[in-house]
Amino acid sequence: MKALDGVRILDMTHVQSGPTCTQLLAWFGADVIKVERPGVGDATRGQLRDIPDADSLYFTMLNHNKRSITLNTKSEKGKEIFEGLLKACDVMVENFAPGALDRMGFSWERIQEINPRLIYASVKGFGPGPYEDCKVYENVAQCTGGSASTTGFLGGPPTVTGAQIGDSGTGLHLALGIVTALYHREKSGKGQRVLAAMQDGVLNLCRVKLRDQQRLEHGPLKEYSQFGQGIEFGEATPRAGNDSGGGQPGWIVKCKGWETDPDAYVYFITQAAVWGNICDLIGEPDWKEHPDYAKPEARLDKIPQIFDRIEEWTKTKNKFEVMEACNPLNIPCGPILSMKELAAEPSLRETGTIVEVDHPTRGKYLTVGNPIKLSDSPAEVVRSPLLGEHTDEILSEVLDMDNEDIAAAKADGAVGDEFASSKAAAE
Ligand code: CAO
Repeated sequence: MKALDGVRILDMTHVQSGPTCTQLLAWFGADVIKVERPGVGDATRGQLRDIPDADSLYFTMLNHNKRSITLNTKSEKGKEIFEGLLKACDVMVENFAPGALDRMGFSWERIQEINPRLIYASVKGFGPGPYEDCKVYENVAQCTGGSASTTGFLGGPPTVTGAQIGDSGTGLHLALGIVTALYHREKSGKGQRVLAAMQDGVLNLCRVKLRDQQRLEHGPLKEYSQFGQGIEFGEATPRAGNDSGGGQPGWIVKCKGWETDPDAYVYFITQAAVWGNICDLIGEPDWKEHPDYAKPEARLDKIPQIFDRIEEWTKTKNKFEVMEACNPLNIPCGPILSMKELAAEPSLRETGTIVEVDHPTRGKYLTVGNPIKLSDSPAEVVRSPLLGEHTDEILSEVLDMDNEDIAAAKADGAVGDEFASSKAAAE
């Protein structure tokens, strides 16, 4: 039995943020029914395609362990079927542009009438306020949530990060909101509205930067390397390059081979507790007792210079040798691992964090499995559904429709027939 066995999710999500959330719930054991527009489906099925006519990696990597039904929720018959699904599900998740569900005729008030136990969960770009009606994509959220203004190098432009903190990050926030609402329903017997706004999610992940904004009112941020460089602070939390966000200074330094390998770098942290070990390792044993270096406070105005010296040492070793030398001495550090290296990492394969999946039209590909491991509810990654693959199955199993009803709904255009027709064509 999986942790969320018996929970049925009506998945109206598309692109990345919503699908991240429902994929996670599916990995925990929920039955996730993905509703897609007949003949069209989630737009990402066709985006960034690498293999002609096969669902893209963008889609397959975000929609594992789900079932797909194609349903036109704007047609009369489609709305009737949708209502049936709302009654049969515990949670409905969506990340349409603001107001799309209301325009279809399904306001929160109406949904509560249809099924008062239903949890209605949404991702939106912004919460209530001046921007609530805006459409939002990942990088917009990174910019409006405080990440871009604090990412990048001092003097350079604001920078977005490769980590999809706006989309996948908000999907994670929403998943927590949903299981919390499910837990609450155990006691209240009622569903509730769950909203995760992308701006809020990004800001939550940038919490330490709002911390620094307030600290700035009381003087310079001494742990930023900018302080050691003698550059004055402005009014807002600055871009911090590779400075650590906490109280233990860190930086990315070059390793052997950096001239030709763009990832021959290591993140090195000068944790105060192991300062003596660092001094011995880099060949500066005098710094252990020297009044300019011995105490963390004394080192703050020399952080860039200290990392220059550390780099002289790291440049004599490759990034793995640096780690091997540092680990026994308890010096925290991490090699910069490329996607190529991560894809080949055996330990990630063993834990199911990287999984090879087989797909009928695209063949084998790699994906990131469930990063959250439950001892009694391990996640098995099952390939994403083809468009409308489970339409008939869902209509008969969940809504008890017979073949005649299903054929009528197809003839009406309320549900799609793409899977049956592509299967027939293949045969
Ligand atoms: N049957 C009938 N109509 C359907 C349907 C179905 N099964 N599924 C979707 N539709 C309709 C919607 O009702 C909407 O119609 P209206 O515009 O008439 O109301 C239409 O399809 C398009 O939906 P959309 O506006 O959400 O899609 P978009 O491509 O224009 O915008 C996005 C995409 C992501 C910008 C927008 O959905 C959004 O801002 N979502 C909220 C924030 C979010 O999640 N952003 C992150 C996306 S992940 O990178």
